[in-house]
Amino acid sequence: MTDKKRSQQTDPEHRFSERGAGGEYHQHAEDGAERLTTAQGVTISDNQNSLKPGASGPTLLEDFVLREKIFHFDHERIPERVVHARGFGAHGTFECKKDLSAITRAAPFQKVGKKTELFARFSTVAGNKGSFDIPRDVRGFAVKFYTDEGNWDLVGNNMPVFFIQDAIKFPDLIHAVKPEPDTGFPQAQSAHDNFWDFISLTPESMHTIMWLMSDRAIPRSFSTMEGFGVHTYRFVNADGKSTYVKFFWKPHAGLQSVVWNEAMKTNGADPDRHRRITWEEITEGPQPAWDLAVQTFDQEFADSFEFDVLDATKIIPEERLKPEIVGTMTLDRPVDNFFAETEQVAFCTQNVVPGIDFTDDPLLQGRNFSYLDTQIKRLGSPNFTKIPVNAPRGCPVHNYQQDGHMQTDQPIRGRVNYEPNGWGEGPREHPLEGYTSFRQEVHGEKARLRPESFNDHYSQARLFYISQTEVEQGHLRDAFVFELSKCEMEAIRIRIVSHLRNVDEELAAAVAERLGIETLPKPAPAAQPTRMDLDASPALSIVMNGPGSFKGRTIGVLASDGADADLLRGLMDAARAEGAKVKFVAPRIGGFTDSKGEKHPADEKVDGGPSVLFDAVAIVPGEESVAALAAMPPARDFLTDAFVHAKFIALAPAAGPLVEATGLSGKLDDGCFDFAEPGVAETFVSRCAELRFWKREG
Ligand code: HDD
Repeated sequence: MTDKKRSQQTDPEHRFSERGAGGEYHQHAEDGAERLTTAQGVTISDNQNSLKPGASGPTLLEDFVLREKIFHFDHERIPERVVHARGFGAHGTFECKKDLSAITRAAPFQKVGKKTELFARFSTVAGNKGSFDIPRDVRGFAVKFYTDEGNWDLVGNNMPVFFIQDAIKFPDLIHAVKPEPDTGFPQAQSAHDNFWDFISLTPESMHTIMWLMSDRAIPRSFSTMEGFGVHTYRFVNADGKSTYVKFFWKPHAGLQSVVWNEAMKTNGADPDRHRRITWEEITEGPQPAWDLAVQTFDQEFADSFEFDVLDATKIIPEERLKPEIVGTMTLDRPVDNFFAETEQVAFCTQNVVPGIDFTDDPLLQGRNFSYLDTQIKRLGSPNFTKIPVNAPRGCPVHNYQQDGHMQTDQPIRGRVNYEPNGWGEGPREHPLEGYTSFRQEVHGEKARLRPESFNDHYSQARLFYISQTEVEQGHLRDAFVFELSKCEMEAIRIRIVSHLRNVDEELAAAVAERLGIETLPKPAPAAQPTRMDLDASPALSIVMNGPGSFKGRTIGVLASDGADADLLRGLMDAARAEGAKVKFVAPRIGGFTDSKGEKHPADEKVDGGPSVLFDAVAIVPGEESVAALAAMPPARDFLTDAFVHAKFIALAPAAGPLVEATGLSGKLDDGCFDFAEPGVAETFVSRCAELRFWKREG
């Protein structure tokens, strides 16, 4: 657990300021307290009042304390990231679990047990910095390893494929998904005409679109989503031999997502949902952890595989080539300062270390330009590499790069700022230990071409679809219907359905029917007309890859005065035994008093703590107070939403009037537990390991 402490107590009688004899207000510094100073180090005597001639006179230009303070404030903002603006970062450690020295020189993999410090940042793609955490969107999953041989950035997503095959299309993709340029909306939404217009004209996006319409796009938390390096990279060993590699992050907490209606409500109730959960997980545990797994293969495998391994719209199914676990990442320390670290961290796909190299994937090649370029725009100077979160930690940095905006150190002392030099001073290159690119023969006619082997846009889209459980297929269909229903142009809806016919006829028909398209359009003309029918890959389903435990999850208990103390105790004990948490939601934030007279402070007042914020719920009101509770709309929503979102529900006998008020009497199913005695809590909590009672969705 981290020793990170936030200020938790404040003196209730603290007086903010006192009026002095001359009419000025002062907050007295206690002896030994840190002095407030200007940026020039001058101690400030009054931080509440500007300098004036007389109490009501105009403020004097002379007031350098005021001017400096406001000047700095005026310049606090830097451009937000053009994509992935909304993110959340944390520090962590990578521990090597498998010695990979035979296939790569990369420092983190040279010895079992070797630890490498890292910084991870998760993000949404389309929304701006102030948007919310659970839009339907891809999530960024970027990790900076501070290795002994330099920084290695693995800049991935929570989906293993991408919308486009060539980086030249990226600005169009992003323009299309971002708010439309004339209206400036919608914010953080793909559900609008421009996005779907572009997609409908970009068949290569079909595989990733299936992922985007699936529950992968609405994860429960960062800790319950997978990460993927997406591209095929190269491992290179000490002899210069290359092995292809694809990277996977497998969450220890298992895969879990929310449902769409829940996501929309969560964004209102707690726009910071994912960052809040991550903060709590790091500071209170269980700390978020992922295994790093790799698919490694040679040219022979690449040549025999049905798809091009350099095409970022394709996966190599895990059942075909099993990812092998090579290490574990644990996030163990929140940032000290959001701006300094999370905002200023600068990931670049070009940051590789000896032992890791690129392939000719045209998406990756373009990315290698874009990231360095964008950091200079964002951070304002090539010296962004000196910002502590970006600076290498595991190794020294010596070179002749000098000057520039915001140069904060003096790397060059004395006369030597070039190389080679005859002064016998300064760093020199090292042909053996230095980074060498994999030696590869390259030839071909210069032209703007795409390989024929990139042509199949539907086989893997179908693979993804047939690998989902029925429940997940239903969510995916509904997502298409939701998104396309927000498109005003019927032609766009029709074009998408014509693509879906190439993926799955039933899906296409179901979407068309729900959109009110009466005649199915012809299937979209395909660049490669024959679609392969591949075997389903269970690894692609979230529901089939849950944690098998309720550890790290939270039960929201709606309680009121007189709540049965034994039931509450039973629930808290059962949750603790499982490694789960209990949070109380009550009519007042001051809390409630149970049947044995014990006072429990509430974590949330009922209208601020809807059930979307919890993984499962229990309703434990007091007999005397339940009528008042049942009269509160947010209390009724608490139960109805939990039911609609297929959550497990424990209902104390006193909850009857609330159940009745919601109209759920007679509809309760096996996912609802009659919480009549404390022992039921154990059964309830162990059943919660299934996470949702999907049968309720029919
Ligand atoms: Fe990108 C940010 C992931 C394609 C250009 N990208 C960015 C971030 C992630 C990804 C996780 C946020 C990093 C952070 O937390 O600071 N991007 C991907 C993945 C891609 C991908 C997995 C496909 C496999 N990206 C991609 C292309 C281009 C970019 C094809 C441009 C040609 N991406 C950028 C960028 C960003 C960025 C404009 C914006 C902010 C930043 O780089 O630091 O350079």
